[in-house]
Amino acid sequence: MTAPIPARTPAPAPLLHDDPFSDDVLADPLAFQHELREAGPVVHLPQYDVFAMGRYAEVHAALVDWQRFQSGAGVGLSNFRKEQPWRPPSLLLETDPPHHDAPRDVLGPILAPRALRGLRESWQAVADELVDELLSRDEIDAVTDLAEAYPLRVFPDAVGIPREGRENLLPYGDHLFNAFGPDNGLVQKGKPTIVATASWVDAQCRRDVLTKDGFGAAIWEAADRGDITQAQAPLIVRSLLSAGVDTTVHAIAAVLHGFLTAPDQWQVLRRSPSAARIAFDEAIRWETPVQTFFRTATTDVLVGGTVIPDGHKILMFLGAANRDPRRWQDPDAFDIGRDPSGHVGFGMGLHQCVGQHVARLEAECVLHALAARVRAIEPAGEPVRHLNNTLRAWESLPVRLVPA
Ligand code: OVV
Repeated sequence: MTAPIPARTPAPAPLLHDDPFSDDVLADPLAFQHELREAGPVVHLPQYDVFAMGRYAEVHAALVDWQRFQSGAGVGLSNFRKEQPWRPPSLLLETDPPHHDAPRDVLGPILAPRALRGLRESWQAVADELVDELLSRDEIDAVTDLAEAYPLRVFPDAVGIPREGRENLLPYGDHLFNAFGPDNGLVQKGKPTIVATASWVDAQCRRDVLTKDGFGAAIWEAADRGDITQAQAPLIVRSLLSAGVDTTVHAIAAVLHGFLTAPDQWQVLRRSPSAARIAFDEAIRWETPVQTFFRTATTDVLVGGTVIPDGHKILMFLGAANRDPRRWQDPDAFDIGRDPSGHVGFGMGLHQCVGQHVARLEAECVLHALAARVRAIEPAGEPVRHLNNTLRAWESLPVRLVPA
């Protein structure tokens, strides 16, 4: 007689005591990411009573499984089933089908490659002009002078908001991305000003404030057609102003930092400027500007022999998955010769970054302008990290642009 094979009893998840939102880990997350991947396919972080995943296979699988890993309870640590969100939830980021579908179906075509075609020429001219300006200076800060300056020159115009008050955009995004993490010092630091900043952002989403030809106006036209409601339109415009500035700033900083650490790769790009797109995606993989988002289990979910109980938050470590040696050869190398496609730096599945084509266009314009004019990008001082609970970011990257 053979006994039936018993179903394997779920084992508790390994515990990880480090705080992924501590200053030390935020300043240099690679050691934590390694520990997280090695500890197992899913671990428990007792400090926050959340689960965490850092391996590519499990992160990817969870991102595409929106039924069991929902976004509607928030994609930060805060659980909207139990806690009041600090702002009205995003109709794109913090929602699930079916509510997610109409906003996504409206915004997708507005930000699709075909719709952006008409922007390339003028966006390239702005990048050319900016890089020409910078070449007249001995040293520049690649963060403020380039990675921030360029998106701020093109993106708010494309959305169609007025010039006045644009200095609120970066602080708003910085706080928003901090607020996906725990209520630590980084969040506390933003609280005194966020009400004023957020009300400015909300005011820019009104139809009468927006130009007639921008992404914002196109969202309001969708409300006229009845594809979304009049009440939804301003919140979808808010998503552009929330997710469209800091992300591209830090992504452009990441690709410049990549070339600073791997000067040979700059020579590869100069010889083949058409590699700019791949270089940008490789930087998104390698640096992963949006390091983490949470999901919430909608039922008891078995992952790698561990049960994640219904209602628990799961920290999806996109940055760790993008450097998982189980998926990537020599993951720590910034290598524009590799195929970075499949990285989860823009997410994966139905929430995958709707603005990724805008980000790629901005980065391509900047890289093309540089590749045509700059023989070398040399360090000119100590790089300084900018700490944020979600973003892997730079405060300052002093560089010298050597003219070609
Ligand atoms: C991807 C992302 C980040 C932050 C905010 C939003 C989206 C939003 O939709 O508001």
